[in-house]
Amino acid sequence: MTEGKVKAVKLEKKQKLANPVEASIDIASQEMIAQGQKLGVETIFDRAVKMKPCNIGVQGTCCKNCSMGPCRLPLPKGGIEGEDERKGLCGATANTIAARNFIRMIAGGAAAHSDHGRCVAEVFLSVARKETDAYEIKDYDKLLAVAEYLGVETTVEIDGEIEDRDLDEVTLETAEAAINEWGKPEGELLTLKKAPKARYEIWKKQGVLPRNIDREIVEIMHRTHMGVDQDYKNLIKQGTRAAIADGWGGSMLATDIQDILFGTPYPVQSEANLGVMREDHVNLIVHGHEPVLSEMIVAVAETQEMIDYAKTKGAKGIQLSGICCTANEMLQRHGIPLAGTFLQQELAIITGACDAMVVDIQCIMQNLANVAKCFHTKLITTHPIAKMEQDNVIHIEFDEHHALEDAKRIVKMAIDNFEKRGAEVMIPQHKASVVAGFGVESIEYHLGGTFRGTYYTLNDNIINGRIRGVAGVVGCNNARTRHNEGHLLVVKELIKNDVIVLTTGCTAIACAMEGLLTPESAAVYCGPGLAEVCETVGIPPVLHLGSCVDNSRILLAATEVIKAGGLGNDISDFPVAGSAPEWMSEKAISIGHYFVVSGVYTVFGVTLPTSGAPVFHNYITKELEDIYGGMWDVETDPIKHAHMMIAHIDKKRKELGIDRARERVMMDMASRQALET
Ligand code: SF4
Ligand code: MSK
Repeated sequence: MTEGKVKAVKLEKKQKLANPVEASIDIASQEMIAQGQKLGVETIFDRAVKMKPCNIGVQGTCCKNCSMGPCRLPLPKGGIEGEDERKGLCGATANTIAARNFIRMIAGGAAAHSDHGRCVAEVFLSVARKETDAYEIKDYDKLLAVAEYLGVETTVEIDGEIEDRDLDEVTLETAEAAINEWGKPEGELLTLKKAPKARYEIWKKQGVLPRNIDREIVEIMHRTHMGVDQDYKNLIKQGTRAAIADGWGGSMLATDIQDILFGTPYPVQSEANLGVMREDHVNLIVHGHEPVLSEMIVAVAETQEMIDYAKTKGAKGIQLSGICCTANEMLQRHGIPLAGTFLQQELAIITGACDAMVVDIQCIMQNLANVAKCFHTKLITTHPIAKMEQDNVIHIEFDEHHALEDAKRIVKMAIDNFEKRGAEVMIPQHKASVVAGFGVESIEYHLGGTFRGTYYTLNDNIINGRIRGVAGVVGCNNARTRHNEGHLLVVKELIKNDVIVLTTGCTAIACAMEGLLTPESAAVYCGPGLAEVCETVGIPPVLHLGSCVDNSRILLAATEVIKAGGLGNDISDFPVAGSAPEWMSEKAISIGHYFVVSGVYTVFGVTLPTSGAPVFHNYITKELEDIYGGMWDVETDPIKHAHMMIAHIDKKRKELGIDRARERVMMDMASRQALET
C-alpha cells in the first residue's frame, strides 16, 4: 500500500461495514472485501450498508422534471382504495410520472448503447476512407451481409455478366449507410427487416417503427419535459420506439460493425475471476464497453517488444484481463481472461497487483479513483465523454487516427508502474475455466443441421423436448443484492430444468466464474435432456454471447429459430423467456423493454421502478402481452423467478402442441432410472 495516501478513503471508525459473506456469493470477492476493510479502503459493499435507497425513487414516483418539484408521490400505506388522487403540483399523476421516468431510463440506456455503436461506426468510416492503418476489415463475409441489409449493392452487371463490385467501394458505401441510420431525415431503420416478418408487422401496426436512432431518444426527452405527454400509454409507446431503435438498431449495428472490424467470435477457451491476475506479471486491466480501445491494447500488449520491456522491469510478462463488457469483448475474440463483474472493479485494485486500470465508457465507478489513490495503480481514462474529477486520474485521449501510439503509451505506463507496487499484494487464488465466443454463426455451426436448415438440430431438440426452451439471462450486478447469487441461482435452476441459457454482460461473467461455461458443467447441473444435447454436440449449457450490445445476438438467434421452422412464426410463439436477476443500469431497462416488445416474457430481479404507479405497472406487466406477446414481470426470489420463466416456456410449448413430446422424453430410460434412485 502506498504510504500516506490511505487517508483519502479511510473508513470511519464507527462505520458499519459490509459482511463479506452476505455481500457476495463469490469467495474471491469475499476475500477482497475483507482485505479492503482490513486496509481501511471503502468499497461499494460498505457504502450499500451505510446508505439506503430512497423509497419513493424505488417506486418510480418522484418527479423532478421542473423546479416546482421534486414532487413525491409514494403509495400510501395500505395501498389505494378507489380513485388515485395523488398529483404533482402540475397535476401529473403517479402513472404519468412513473411512465416518464421509465422511458427516460430507456432513453439513457438506448443512448449509451447507440452512442457506443456510433463510435464504432465512425471508426469503420475512417477505415473505409483509409484514414487509419491501426484497424482493418477482419470479416468480409459479415461486411457483405451488412451491406446487403443496408441496401448497398455488392455485385454489378457488366456486359450481361454479374460480377463482384470493388470491395473498397462496397466498404465505403456500407460505412456511410451505417452512419446514416443514426440521423437520416426520413424512412425507417433498415435493420428492422432482420426481425421475423410477423414481428415487423406488429410494430408497423402499432406505429412504433423507429425512424432513426437519435430521433427516438431525443423525442423521449421532449415528451417527458414538463407539460408535454401526459398519457402513460402514449409515453411507453415512445419508449418502445426508442428501445427497438436500441436492440434492433444501435446495438445491432455496434455488434455487426465490431464483428467486421475485429472478427466474428467463435468459441475460445479462457479463465475467469480475480485469480487470473498474476503476481509476477504486469497486470493491466481494461474496463468499460468499447472494444475500439481494447483491441489496440491487446495487439500492443502481445508484442515481443512490450513483453521484453516488461522483463527489463523485473516482470515475467504482461497479464491482460478485463472487467465488465470490455472484458467480454476481449474474451470472445482473443480469449483474454475475465477479472470480474461490475461489482469487482474496486476489488481488482485492492489486490495491490493492478499496475494500471484503463477505462473507457459505462459502468465505471467514480470511487475507482479513491481506491487507486490507496495503491500504486495508475487509473487511466481514455474517452472524451468519460473523465473523472479526481487529481490522481490520468487522461490519455484515445483516437482511431493514432490508436496504436495511444495503446503503446498506456501499456508502457502499466509496465513502468510494476516496480512501484507496495508490500500489500493479495491476489485471491480463485478462477474457473471458460468456453466463450458463441453467436448466431457458431450456434448454427454447433447446433445446426447439415441437410435441413441452419438451426434444425436446435429446433428439433426443442420440439422433441430434450431442450425445454431457451432463456436469455443477462444484465448487471446490483449492490442492493448479494453479488452474483441471483444470476447463479436463476441460471442453475433453468438448466436443471432443461432450459438452455444464452447470456451476456455481467451475468455471463458470473456464470464464467462459477464454471457454468464449460461443456463439462452439463453433466453436473443440467436436467437429462439438456445434458444429453450438450454432451452430444460438446457445448456448455450456458452460452456466452458477448457484451451488453451483443444482446442483439440473442434477438437474431431467436429469429434464426423461427426461420428454421416448426416453432411458430414469431419470437412470441416459441418457448423463450428473458431475465435480468441483478439489473441496475438504464441500459438494462432499455434491453428489457426491447426483449418485451420483441415478444419475450421478461422477468427482472431487484425491483421495477413502477411499483408506486399500479395502473402503469399493470399495463407493462400484463396488458402489453396482448399487444406484443411479451411482457414485464418482477420477482426477487431467484428460484421463483426461474420457475415463472419455466411456466411461460411450458405455456408456449402447450400452445405449439409440443408439450406431449416433452412428456415422452421425460419418460425415457435414463429418466426412469433417475426417478427410481
Ligand atoms: Fe412536479 Fe409537475 Fe414539475 Fe414534475 S413536472 S416536478 S410533477 S410540477
Ligand atoms: S457491464 S451494463 S453492469 S451488465 Fe455491460 Fe455489467 Fe450491466 Fe454494466
